[in-house]
Amino acid sequence: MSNVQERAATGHEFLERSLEEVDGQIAGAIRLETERQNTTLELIASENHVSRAVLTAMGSVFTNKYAEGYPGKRYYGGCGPTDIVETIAIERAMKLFGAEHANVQPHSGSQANMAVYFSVLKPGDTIMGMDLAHGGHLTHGHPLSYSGRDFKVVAYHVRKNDETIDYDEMEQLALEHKPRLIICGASAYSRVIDFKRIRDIADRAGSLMMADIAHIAGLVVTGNHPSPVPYADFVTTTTHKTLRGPRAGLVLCKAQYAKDLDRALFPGIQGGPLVHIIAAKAVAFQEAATPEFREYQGQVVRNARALAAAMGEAGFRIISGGTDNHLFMADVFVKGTTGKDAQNFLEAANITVNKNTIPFDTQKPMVASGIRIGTPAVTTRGLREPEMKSIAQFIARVLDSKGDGSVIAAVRKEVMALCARFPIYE
Ligand code: DSN
Repeated sequence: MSNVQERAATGHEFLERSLEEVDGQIAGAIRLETERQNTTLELIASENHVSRAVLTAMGSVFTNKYAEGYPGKRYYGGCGPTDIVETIAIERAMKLFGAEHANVQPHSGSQANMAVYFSVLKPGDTIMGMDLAHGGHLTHGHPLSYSGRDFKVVAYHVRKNDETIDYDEMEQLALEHKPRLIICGASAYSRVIDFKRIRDIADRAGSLMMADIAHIAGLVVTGNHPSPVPYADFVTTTTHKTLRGPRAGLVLCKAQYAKDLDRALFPGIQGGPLVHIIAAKAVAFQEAATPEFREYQGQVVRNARALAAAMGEAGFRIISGGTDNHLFMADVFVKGTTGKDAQNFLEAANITVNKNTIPFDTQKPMVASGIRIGTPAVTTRGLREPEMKSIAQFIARVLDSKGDGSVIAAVRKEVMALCARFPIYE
């Protein structure tokens, strides 16, 4: 037997084969997705287009490595390069956010939040979070999430008159229920969150404070939104939204909670870390510390404001009257279309949004009266205020026609022409 044949018998022949050779179906689906992203206006507020550098780190040989434990304290041999990666990621995260401690191992935002809960809460403790229907998040105490099953949940809301967080209600509920943890942060809220006020409320109620900044992390590190780090005991985030890194999570905390937090994450809820993803987080933190990233985040906000204003002029009701961040919700039901239909009509025209309930919605969540629109992804590909006006007109034409086939076809053509002027991945 030749050396080549012997090695082939061990499975070695797979090592150097291209994806096309090994699996044409998955290679085909990746081509389709690349094409979809290139020819679509991506307005889902929680999505973005990462850099080649981040993609390369994610696709690196670190996916082969087991590294349970933390730098310098691993349960496996061969962790030298892994320790370099994780240490750099931790140091960059602490510097970027100005935090006393960072854990870069959470696989997701949900697990980042779970690690915080498991480090300071016991089953049955009371937590307080923003109602999902008013813009909060599943993991902030929704009954269908672990966070709503294991803990007693008190929810705060936005005010009916201006659709902004009702801090008076938050304070009154906090003083009444004395939650062990007050959670702030949102997935569908377009206004500045007053972290200082929430800290004051937490102090008066004897509560700990956690800020989940998954949506606004990129704005926070560039000064486009106030930072919760000086105020919150814990700050959690995903790394793939405005932060424009790999799909994953991160926890920051005060030094006094570091040990318990690290233990709650590993071995508490996770096993081996995804070292290739941690490498990509380190790359994203490096990118986020640049002047170009600061300029990008500023443009994200300017674009969101321009798009919200143009949608308002086109007759949609903008929840809370506008936006301070990267997203806004538009009430499409005022024009007689449900959020569900709007999402589908727009998808047919190569514009991706998600249906979203609006505060005090009369429709079920799977139908909804609104759509959520965000500008991180379209800003990454280089679009600015003039293009935001065009996008508002595209959306208005499609929705005003109630999904008429010929209108969708005409808009789709214009969307694709716009996308072709702003290419992303080759
Ligand atoms: N699914 C995310 C979002 O779209 O906001 C939150 O988990």
